[in-house]
Amino acid sequence: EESMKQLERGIQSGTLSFHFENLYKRKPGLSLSCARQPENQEKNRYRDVLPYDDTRVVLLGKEDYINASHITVAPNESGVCLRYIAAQGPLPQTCTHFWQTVWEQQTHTIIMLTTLTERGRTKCHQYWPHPPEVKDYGHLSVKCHSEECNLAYVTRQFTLRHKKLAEEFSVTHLQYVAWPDHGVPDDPSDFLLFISSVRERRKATEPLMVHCSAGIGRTGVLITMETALSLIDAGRPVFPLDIVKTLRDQRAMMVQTTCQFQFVCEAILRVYKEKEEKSKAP
Ligand code: PTR
Ligand code: PTR
Repeated sequence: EESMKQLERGIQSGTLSFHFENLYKRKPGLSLSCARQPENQEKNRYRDVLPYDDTRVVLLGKEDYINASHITVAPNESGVCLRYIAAQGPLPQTCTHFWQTVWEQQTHTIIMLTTLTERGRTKCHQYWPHPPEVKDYGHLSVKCHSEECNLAYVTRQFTLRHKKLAEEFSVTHLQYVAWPDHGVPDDPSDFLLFISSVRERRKATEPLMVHCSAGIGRTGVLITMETALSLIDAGRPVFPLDIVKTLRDQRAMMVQTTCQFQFVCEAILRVYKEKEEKSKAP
């Protein structure tokens, strides 16, 4: 396969990383003015990580701002899209907005790629109750039914209920815990297994909610990887740089470090090779 060879050469020679480092972090010409409004500043976890106006998630109602972006990629010729909402880790004052987003965008799966604290610093507020508690977030209440851990991730089941409408739906929470910020997952096999469980759960039409602390580094890696796997499944070539550029056109700084980029490229190559070996097997 030509694109596999190209990927392998690009990794070995360092040209892929070189081009990654030269890729723009933010698409020129896109504004961030809503995120910069004085009343919205305390809703941003990091001053330098903001959603574009064009792709930001707009909440219903007067206070419509959350630090989250709509991301769409089309890895399939039939025009089937993968949709995501890439978000920062909620702050104490934005948990209500986070659940409002889950409700309004009807996302049944939340992928969390951070722990609550790392090296003594807060990375994300705990925006859910412990099982079997119920907690209110504005008009919504969240009940946590269960919490199950395996080595690399925790699975939680929630019921989200709109108190005024008396409607509810269930939400699955998958928290990957073996991945520090600015770094790469401790184990690529664990990470690939995690992504396959994400892909099994994914419903074709609804967006996946994905967040880490800033919602760019680890979130960008996960979305790049899932997109690549879908391309490989569809028998289409994978160009990781193109994927990252497509993501950065929708949320700035997606995939943060060169190490993270290399990690994804190597993981993609590994999947390619495994697929090739399987097809050779008698
Ligand atoms: N850049 C942040 C800001 O502008 O608000 C400040 C900041 C810097 C916050 C680094 C967190 C940072 O990461 P760590 O917690 O790993 O030092
Ligand atoms: N200003 C912070 C920094 O550059 O350290 C913002 C930041 C924090 C950026 C965490 C990325 C971070 O990683 P992630 O998106 O994976 O949570």
